[in-house]
This record gives sequence, structure tokens and C-alpha cells, in this order.
Amino acid sequence: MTAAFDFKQYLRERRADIEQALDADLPRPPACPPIIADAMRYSVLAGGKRLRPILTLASAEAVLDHDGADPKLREAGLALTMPAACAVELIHTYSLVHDDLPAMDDDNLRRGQPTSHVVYGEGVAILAGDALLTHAFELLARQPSNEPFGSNERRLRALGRLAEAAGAVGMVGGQALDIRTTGAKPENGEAEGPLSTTAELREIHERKTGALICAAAGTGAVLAGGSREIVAAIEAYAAHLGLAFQIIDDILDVEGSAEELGKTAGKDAAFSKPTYPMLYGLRRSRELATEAVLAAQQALADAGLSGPLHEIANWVVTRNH
Ligand code: GRG
Repeated sequence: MTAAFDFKQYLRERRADIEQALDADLPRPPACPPIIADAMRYSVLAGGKRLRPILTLASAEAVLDHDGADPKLREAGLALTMPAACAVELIHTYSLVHDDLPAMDDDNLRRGQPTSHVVYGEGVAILAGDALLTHAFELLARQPSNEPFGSNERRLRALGRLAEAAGAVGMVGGQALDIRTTGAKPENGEAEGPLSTTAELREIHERKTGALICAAAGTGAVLAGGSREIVAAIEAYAAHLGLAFQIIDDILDVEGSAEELGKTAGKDAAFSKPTYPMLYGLRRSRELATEAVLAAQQALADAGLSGPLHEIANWVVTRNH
């Protein structure tokens, strides 16, 4: 009989593996000046849930298990996916560093500690974000010495997929919509125009948060050699998951405390940002998040996929930070 799957233990182990790989992969002096190395490490190694890189690894696992990979191949496949998982976390961290800047959300607390520009100044914080983004693509472009024959093409596909999600059609585009419609700080008066429709809210979320979550999962599936159908199923799962994640993020901004969240709470209301609780109320928002999680899990079941992705969906909707 197989022992019951301990999801908490799984998360602990994956986080430890990811943090070790991030620590090893970040540039150090004398390869780069100490100030930029310090600022990059400060934000990346400050904690965080590591949801996106865990998704990359879990998606690769789901593909390898679906294809019946033997244990040795499975381990090798996961090891090859780790640089991509780290790249995803570096892109996410860059977005947080830039989002916290005075020109954007102007926040002074992130992951439970002062934001990058508070510690290093605006100029270095901007550069640290730039360096994290470019380093992510350096990691993806590097060919591991033990890469199996033929997987160069997969790496290229994964790289293109992540670049698209991070750029103008994804996260940068979503952030541009967000600051255009809601970016005015309270003391600066009205934002350009109130954003009120659920379709607009959904578009911002899909680009700003959903695209990277989707690409995190898709990248793992592509690198593990998933067929087009399996990659599509994992991306469908991740699209529902991204929506659930964002709805819960909006709810936590209302219900959570800065201590629990490690970032300033109540900012959406202070900036009159349209959110799911604002448009639907808290109760309906929770229902919508649960519906999105069930849809995510259904996408897995329909494709015959198993493993931690199912529990990750439950975690996203029950989290308190
Ligand atoms: C600057 C191009 C650019 C984009 C910024 C991601 C983003 C776009 C802004 C962050 C602001 C925000 C609160 C977005 C909502 C969802 C989100 C990304 C929350 C933070 O992600 P978590 O909860 O953070 O996974 P940790 O710290 O756990 O990694």
C-alpha cells in the first residue's frame, strides 16, 4: 500500500530545492558588481510562496507520470526543469520589485521586509528588476551538459512561451492597463477613468497575473516532453488556477493583515482599484474562486493527469497569504 501523499511535506521539499537552486544560480561578485548581486539576492531570497516554480516542477511531474517515465528518467526530467522553475521565480520577483516602485504601486513592504527601493534606492531597484528579468532568460538559454538529444527545441519553445507571458501581451500589458485605469495614487486625485466592467477586470488579471501562472505550468509541461494535448490541458488547468489565485488575492487584500500577508493590506480600496469583492461581494467572490478551482481540477481529470497539481489548486484557494 502506498503511503498517503503529504502535501505540506511536498511543498516544504520543493521550496527547499528551489531556494537552493536560486541561491546557486544567482550571479555573484566578481562576475558582477556586489551592489547588484546584493539587491538581486535581497528580493529573490526574501521568501515568498514559490507557487509559480512549484507549478513548473509539478507540471513536469504530471507529464512524466502520465507518460509512465521510470524513476531515473523522472528524476533527470525534474532536474532539467529546475532552471526553468528558477527563471519563472526570477521573472515573478522582478515584477514585484518594479510594481513596488514609487512610479507604480509605491509600496514599502514586500515578503515581510522593506521593498528593494527602500533599501537600495530607486535606481538600483530598477536595475535589480532588469537584471532578474534578463538573468531568467540566461538560465533558460543555457544548455545543461546532460540535456537529452532533441530537447533543445523544447527549451526554445519554453523560452518563447515565458517571454510572451512576461511581455506586452502578458504581464507588462496587464500592468499597463492597470496603471492606466487605476494607477493614480489617492493623493494625486482621480485615476484616468473608473474601470468597472467585469470583462475589463478579467483582462487585467489574465494578463497581469494569469499569463505568468499559465506559462509557469506550460513551461514545465513542454520541457518534460508533453504532447500538444497534454500541454494544452495543463495550460487550461493553470488558466482557471490563475483566476482563482487572483480572486483570493483580492479577498486577502480586504480580509488579511500586513503581518499575515507580508505586504500592505487594504491597498485596493485605498486606490479605488476594481476587484472581485468590489464587483461581486466577498461571498460570491469566494464561490467564484471555488468554481475556478473545480474547473482547474476537471481539466486535469479530463486529460487523465494526476499528482500534486490537484492539491496545488486546493492550496491556492485556502491560503491565507
Ligand atoms: C512591473 C511588469 C510589471 C508587472 C507587475 C505581478 C505584478 C505585475 C504586480 C504585483 C502586484 C500584485 C499584488 C498583483 C496581484 C497578484 C500577485 C502577483 C501577487 C503576488 O504574488 P504571490 O502572492 O507573492 O505569489 P509571493 O511573495 O508569495 O511570491
